[in-house]
Amino acid sequence: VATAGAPVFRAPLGTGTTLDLTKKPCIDLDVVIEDYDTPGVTLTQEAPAIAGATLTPRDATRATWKWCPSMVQRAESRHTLILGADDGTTKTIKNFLVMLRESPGATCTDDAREPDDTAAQARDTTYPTFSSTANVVCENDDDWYEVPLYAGEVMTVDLTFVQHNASEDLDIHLYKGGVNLTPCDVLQPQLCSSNGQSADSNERMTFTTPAACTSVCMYYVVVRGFDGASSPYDISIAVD
Ligand SMILES: [Ca+2]
Ligand SMILES: [Ca+2]
Ligand SMILES: [Ca+2]
Repeated sequence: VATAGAPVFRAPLGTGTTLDLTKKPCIDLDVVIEDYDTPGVTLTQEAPAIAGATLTPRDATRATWKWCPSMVQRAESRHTLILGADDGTTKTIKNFLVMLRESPGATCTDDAREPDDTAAQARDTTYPTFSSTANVVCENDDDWYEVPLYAGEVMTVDLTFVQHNASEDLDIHLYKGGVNLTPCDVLQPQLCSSNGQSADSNERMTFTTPAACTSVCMYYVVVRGFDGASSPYDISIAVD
């Protein structure tokens, strides 16, 4: 709960934005602070700071945050900007995600297991371990895997792939009964979890089956490209 008179962020609003690198190489973000009762507020980029980014004050309550991602930084598809506004009494923190968008690579050739785009089309998996190589997710074409699980079982899903930039960002999603238990997309990037939805190469998700599944529940592991990303991948699913 903000104390009375604490600095408030008027911009940026929301949880994040997308820098479309196919259109421009840099992002300029307006930062606007409101503070009723303090003449001077100190604006800072908090640790872990995004390397190379600058925060330039324009007046007492406004600044411009500018960042031109380096090639190394572009290997990671989502970056968290942490801004601080300190009026000497209270420091308000604002987390803001910057998602990168890259042009898709060469024409995507899908794997031979299509279609596997829904629960009804999901590929069968083997117990206690399943693995499959030379799979591909093409743009907006999920790959679904059906995994029956019993109460207390722990499933570990590993995706292996090399992510050179944001156009190759694959994530793991878990569905049950038509519901995405682990939503993560451009509209809700703040929901992306480090449990299978990271911003760089490879993914691992672990999941413990709830007690309600004493007589089996059907889960679906879904491999999905973030923001239309595509990439080859290997997958393994282990149940303990
Ligand atoms: Ca596929
Ligand atoms: Ca598919
Ligand atoms: Ca990812």
